[in-house]
Amino acid sequence: MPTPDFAAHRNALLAALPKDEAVLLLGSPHHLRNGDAEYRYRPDSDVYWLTGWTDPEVAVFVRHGEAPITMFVQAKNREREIWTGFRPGPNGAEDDFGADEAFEYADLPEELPDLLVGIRALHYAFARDSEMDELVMGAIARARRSVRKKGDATPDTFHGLSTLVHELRLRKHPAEVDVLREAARITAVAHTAAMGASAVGVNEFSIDALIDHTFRREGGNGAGYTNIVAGGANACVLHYIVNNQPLVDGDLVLIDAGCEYGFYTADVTRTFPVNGSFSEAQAEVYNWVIRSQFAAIDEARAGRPYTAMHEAACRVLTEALIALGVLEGDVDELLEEEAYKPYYMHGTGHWLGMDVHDVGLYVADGSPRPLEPGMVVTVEPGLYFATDDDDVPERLRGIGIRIEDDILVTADGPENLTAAIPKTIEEVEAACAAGGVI
Ligand SMILES: [Mn+2]
Repeated sequence: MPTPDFAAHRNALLAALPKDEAVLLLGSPHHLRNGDAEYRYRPDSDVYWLTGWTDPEVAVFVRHGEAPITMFVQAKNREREIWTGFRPGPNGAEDDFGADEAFEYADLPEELPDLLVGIRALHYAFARDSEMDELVMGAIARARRSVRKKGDATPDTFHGLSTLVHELRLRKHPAEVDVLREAARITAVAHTAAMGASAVGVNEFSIDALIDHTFRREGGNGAGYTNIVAGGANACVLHYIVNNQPLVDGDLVLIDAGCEYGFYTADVTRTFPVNGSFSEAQAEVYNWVIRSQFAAIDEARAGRPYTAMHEAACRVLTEALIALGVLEGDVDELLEEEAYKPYYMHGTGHWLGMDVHDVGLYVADGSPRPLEPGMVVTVEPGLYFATDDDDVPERLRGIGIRIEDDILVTADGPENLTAAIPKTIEEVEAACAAGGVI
């Protein structure tokens, strides 16, 4: 089972962390679904990335010194463990999760002021949780009082986590890429099964359920974000998640779904014919979207600005709109006017990792940042023609197509992590013809 190299993450963070700065990460709270029923707990991405810890009530403090990694974790509790399961406790945090020193979570307010002495700048997700902000500010105030006469530093500067931690998360360690590969493998099984099982009259929710079932059956945590299963013109609603309409003969169905495995998620979209064969108009639009995706993927190269992928996609999609009889004029002028916007209104991709829209800045020093090996991006162009848009030829109305893959930037060029999922018209029609059960 692929697992991130958490020790490598800790070493990278300590190597990047200036001498008199510290990082404080706090776990996600439990969320109630309704009444006293809780949602399944999902750890905070930063905490997991650094430690592998998956339980609630956790804080991680990182600074240079004899014990660089201090963890505060759920106390052992024999009674609670009968109800909710094993707790590693502070000893477990030291033995198995990389803590140099560990305390019970309840000790955080007491211990934090001492840890902050000598620290000039604190990296912390401030303004996210007001209760935690209060705890941190209180600890800083106590640290200041304690050093008034000695003159030691206490934090007078805050950095959000984007400055340091998220810059590290943006560049994936090879072990993280292996985790993403497993998420991609499971996602491929699910999309291929969905193509086989879709048929006229099948409800979107049945396909939705098949995807969830496949994600879990193959060892994933489940969907990394809410599945989109959109038949026909529902595909033109970009975040269509109600997924409750029957699939109609002659329509396409757009599925945007990615499996989360080991807290890393894939993010894939495929669009295929409900009845198994593309109509002429559908095939025409589909092949243009594929062409635009290839052009964009080809820009996922080290050294190219992040925006080059979108620009390449928009150029091909503008050519498409001219060829399809939707737009008229010169490609460059139409690009300048963003004439494609009514039919292609979203970006071409985003960072991908533990979070589906993963952390990391898109702009550095005022310009689009250059891609680097180890970054993972989605490339997801599309074309959407609303049913009631009188400006487009009638044969195109109601067609919504998006194609999305997950691309690893390597020193040798782009690597498509989700290449195993049927994509060309021939591959998709073959996967539809293969049949399947729900
Ligand atoms: Mn996406």
